[in-house]
Amino acid sequence: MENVVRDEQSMEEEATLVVHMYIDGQWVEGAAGETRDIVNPANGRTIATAVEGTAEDAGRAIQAAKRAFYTTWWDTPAIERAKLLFDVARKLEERGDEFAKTETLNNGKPLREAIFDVYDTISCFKYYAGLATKPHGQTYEVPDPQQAMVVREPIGVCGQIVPWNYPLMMAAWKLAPALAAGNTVVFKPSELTPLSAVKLFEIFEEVGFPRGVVNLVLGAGATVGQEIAASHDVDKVAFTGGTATGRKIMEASLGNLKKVSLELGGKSPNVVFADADFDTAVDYALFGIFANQGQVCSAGSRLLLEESIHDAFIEALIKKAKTIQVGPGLDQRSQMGPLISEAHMEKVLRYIEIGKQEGATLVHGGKRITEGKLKDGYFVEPTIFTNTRPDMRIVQEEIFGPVLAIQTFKSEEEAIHLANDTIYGLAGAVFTNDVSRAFRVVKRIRAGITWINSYHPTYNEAPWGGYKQSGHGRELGTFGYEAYTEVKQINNNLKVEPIGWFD
Ligand code: TXE
Repeated sequence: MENVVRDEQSMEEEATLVVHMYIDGQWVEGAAGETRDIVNPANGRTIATAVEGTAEDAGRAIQAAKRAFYTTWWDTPAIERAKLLFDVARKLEERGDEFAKTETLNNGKPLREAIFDVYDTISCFKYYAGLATKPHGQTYEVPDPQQAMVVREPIGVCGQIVPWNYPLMMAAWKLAPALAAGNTVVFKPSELTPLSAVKLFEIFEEVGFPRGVVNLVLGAGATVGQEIAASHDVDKVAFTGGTATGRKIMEASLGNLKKVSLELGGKSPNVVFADADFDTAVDYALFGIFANQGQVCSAGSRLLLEESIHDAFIEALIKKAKTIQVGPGLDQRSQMGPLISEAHMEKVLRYIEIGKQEGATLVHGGKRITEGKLKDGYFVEPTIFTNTRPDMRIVQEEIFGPVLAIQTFKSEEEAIHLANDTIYGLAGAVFTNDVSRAFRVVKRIRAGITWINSYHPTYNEAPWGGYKQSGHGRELGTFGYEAYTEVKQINNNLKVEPIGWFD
C-alpha cells in the first residue's frame, strides 16, 4: 500500500498519490472507503488523495491506543521512550528538506517559514526526549512514621486534534510531550493538511514505536474529531484551533469528564509607544501580522499606536508593506504565500468588506490577487485598516488572515484598556525604551504570552497558551509535559503495626 508522500514534483505530477491512516501499527483505508482531495493552496490543484476516516475508524484507533497503553507502553522505561523520540528527531533532520517542501506545498507558507517549522519540530522532539528522563515528582516531610511523595504518571489515551496553520509543528507540540510522558495517542491533523503528519508517522513506524502507541486518523472534525472528543475511552483531549470548535470539544468531552487542554484563537495587541525604536517596531509590526499570512493564533492583529507617532508609523508601515513579495511558497522570493483554502480566503475577504462598511479606512491592500500565475491560488494582499473603533468587528473578531487593524491611544492607561478589550487573551507585545513602563504594561496585559520589543519568538522550553477565551492550560516546556501527566500521592508507613483506633 502506498503511504509515502514524495517530493513536490512527483506530487504535482501524480495527483493519484493516496495517503492512509496509521492505526494499530498498520497503514489502513477508511471504513467507509471514501477519500478527500488534498489541495495546493498556491494553485488550487490536487496534490494527493487522503483516505477519509469515520467515527468507526477513530473508535478502532482509540481501542488500539487503550490496549497499547495497558499492555506495553505504561511499562516502557522513560529511557526507551526518550530513545524513540531522539530517533524521531534524527530522522527528521535527515529528511528536513523534504518535510519543509511538503509543508509549503500543502499549507502554502513561504519555504523559509516551513524550514523554521521543521527546525522547531526537531527541537521539540529533542526537548521532550530529554525531559522524559529528568527528575519528576516531589517528596514531603510529614510526621513519622509516614513518608509521602508525589509521582507523575501518564494520563492514558490522549486524543489530539490540530489545525492547518502549522501542521507539523502543532503535531510535534502535541505528540512529543504526550509520548515522552508515557501516554498513547490518537492524533488527528486538519483534513486540509494531513501530508506532513503522514510523513511523521512513517518515521514513527521506522523508529519502532510499539503497535498501537501512535495512531493517525484522518478526516473531518465533525466525525473523527467529534468521536475523539466524546469517546469514554479517551482520557484527555488536547486541541488547537478556533474558539467555536474548542467550545464544541469541551462540550463533547463532558461524557467522561476527560481532561481537556485548549489552545484557541486570539486578537492580540501590539502596543507601540512613541519612545520605541521606530524601525524595530515597524519591522515587528509587519512580522507580527503578516507572517504565515496572518494565520497565526498569536498574530499581532491589532496594532496600538501612541497618537504622536501615528501618522509617521503608518507611512513607514505602508512603505514596507508595499515591498512584501506575495507568491507561491516554493518560490524562494516569496515572503507571503496563499491562504489555506478558498473558503478561508472568502472569509478573510468578507471581513475586509465588513471593515470598510463599518467605516474603517483601508490604507493598504484589501483585495484578492488575481494576476498571472497567482490567479488560481488563494492569495490576499497584505491589508491595513486605520481609523478603527474598539467596537468594530475587525477589531474584536479573529480574522486569521493578513489584515491589520490599527488603533490609537493617548496614555499608558488607555493603551492597557484597549489591549485588554477583547474576549481573547493569547498574546501581546509592547514596544518602548522605558524598561519600567515595558514591565508595567506587560504586567497588566491579560495574556499568556507577552513580548517586550519583539513579536512572535516561541521556544519549546517556555509555556504557550492563553487567558480568557484563548484557551485552557499550557503547552510546551515543563508545563506542557505536566499537562500530560496525572499526579499521584504515595504514602508509606514505616511502622507497620495496628494503630488501635477502635480498641
Ligand atoms: O478551524 P477548526 P477552522 C480559527 C480561525 C479560523 C477559524 C476556523 O479564526 O478562521 O478558527 O478555522 C477539527 N470536533 N483558527 O474551521 O474548526 C478540524 O478537523 C472535533 C485558530 O479550520 O478549529 C481540525 O483538525 N474536532 C487556530 C481542527 O479541529 C473538530 C487555528 C481545527 O479546526 C470539530 C485554526 C469538532 N466538532 C483556526 N470541528 C489557532 N488557534 O491556531 C473541527 N474540528
